[in-house]
Amino acid sequence: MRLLLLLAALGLSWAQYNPNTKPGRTTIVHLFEWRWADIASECERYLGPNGFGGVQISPPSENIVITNPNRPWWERYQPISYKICSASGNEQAFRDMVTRCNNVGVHIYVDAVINHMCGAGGGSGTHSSCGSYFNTGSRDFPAVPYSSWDFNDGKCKTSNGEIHDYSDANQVRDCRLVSLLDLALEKDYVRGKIADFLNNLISIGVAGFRLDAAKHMWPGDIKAILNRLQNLNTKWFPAGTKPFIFQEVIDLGGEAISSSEYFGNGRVTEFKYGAKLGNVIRKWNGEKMRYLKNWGEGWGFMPSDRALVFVDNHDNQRGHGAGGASILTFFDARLYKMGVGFMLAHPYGFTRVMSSFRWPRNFVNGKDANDWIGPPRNPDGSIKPVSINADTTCAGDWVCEHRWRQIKNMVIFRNAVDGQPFTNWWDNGNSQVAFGRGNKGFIIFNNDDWNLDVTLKTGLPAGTYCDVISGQKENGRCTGKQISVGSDSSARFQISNTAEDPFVAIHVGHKL
Ligand code: AAO
Repeated sequence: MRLLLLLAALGLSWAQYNPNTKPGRTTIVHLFEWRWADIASECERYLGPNGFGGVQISPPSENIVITNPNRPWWERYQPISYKICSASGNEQAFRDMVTRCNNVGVHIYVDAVINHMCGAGGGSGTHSSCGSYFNTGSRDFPAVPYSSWDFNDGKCKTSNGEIHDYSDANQVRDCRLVSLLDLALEKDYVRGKIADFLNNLISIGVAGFRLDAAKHMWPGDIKAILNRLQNLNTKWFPAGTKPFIFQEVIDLGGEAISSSEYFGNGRVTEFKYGAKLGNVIRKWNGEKMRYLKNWGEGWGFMPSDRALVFVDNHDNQRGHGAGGASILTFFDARLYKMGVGFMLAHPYGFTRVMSSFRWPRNFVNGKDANDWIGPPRNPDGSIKPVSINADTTCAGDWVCEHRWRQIKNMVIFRNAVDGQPFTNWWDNGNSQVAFGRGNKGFIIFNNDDWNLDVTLKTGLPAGTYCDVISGQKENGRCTGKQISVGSDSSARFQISNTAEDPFVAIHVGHKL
């Protein structure tokens, strides 16, 4: 009882800031545009066994079907109704996924699009993923139902109803984001429809929500909706557990709206994280890895316990949202692995790993003309299944960064060092850096243009450790580099600047 009270006082166990992952699981993966059936299999065959805590899924709600361009990925950010019915699967497939993932300790986080419905120019008809009728001219979405009363048309003060100026908070929240019909979230009726949608997902067994376009909603309106949500399904979660909430707010500074306005509702996406880390790893603007010594709040980021962090997301990997050339993606695989490795080793924030599909980039005047291209599809428009190669990578155009050995092993590293302090920082005054996590793990990077050869105090118990970047421990031996830690916890590291992966990570879980 005393423990329960303590947990409640600390707001740990039941609060919307807690990711609700199983103990010892510290990271979620965004399986962008995957089918529910494939996610269910992935939970069982890969994510559960490798210690992933959960999956952020693409929006499950019924969306508009766009054929010009042909089936862009972003059609799923244009809801037509709250039926669970999309290219990823129907409600039955969704329920099966949630059940099977939860049963292996991997939770599901829903990308909830509740700020708006489809674009104003969507037309009328049944060109939607489940065939529901709608008419954007009359603002009619009978499958919810919403009608013209339920949108912000009267409230927005700009000439054409669009957001023009991000320095005006009223515009950002009351006008249309890229013409998307903006719901009147101050209305009790609209709040009720959204709460019903989210509660249905909660009763099926999801663990939380990414709130899409949260910046475009008033924090108080979000709060009013969250107040109507039920606790998580007790089949998989302790009684009284609230859904995990993370809000998509892009705050790089210099605009009217700041992330902190949303802390009362839950966590917030920290977009500075990937933008700055990209600059450092690319060594742009004179950045060096040694500056990462005070990474986190020391860089002007939000408090760690409010932050959801990531190296790239589905928007900025292709120049949408707070896209910027500095963002690291799978296209720059060598640097990307270092960035993700750094993120997963560092204690700041709750971490999300990206898992993408490949598309042919086509830069025209600095912008990718192919930024709309959707996931691998069959000729009839259905999403292609994800199939797995013998070497555990994914086939076809599914990139599956989460299955890259270096990234998968760093997810396991983060679980192994959970709760340990940031210790034993070392740098060479440039871009060779190292740090430990108490007496559980240690990581070292060589991002300089010369070799590294140094003996450092790691904080780890004496013994022989397998580097989990060049290999791992398998059948009692190391498949990659081996590192000997002496009785004084020191170890010698040698990393060539031309190594395939110029970093080394060791932890107590992969000790011989
Ligand atoms: C599509 C078409 C549109 C069409 C519309 C309706 O592309 O031409 O009008 O359909 O028919 C996604 C796609 C959109 C797509 C939409 C609907 O990205 O292209 O529109 O689905 O299908 C803003 C929002 C942020 C949003 C981001 C994309 O604040 O919430 O734009 N992200 C989410 C999702 C995203 C989705 C939606 C929301 C909509 O993750 O996938 O859109 O559901 C500034 C502001 C940011 C703002 C950006 C972009 O950022 O701060 O808040 O993001 O501008 O407008 C530097 C600055 C940075 C600045 C940035 C601008 O980095 O530091 O602050 O430059 O480039």
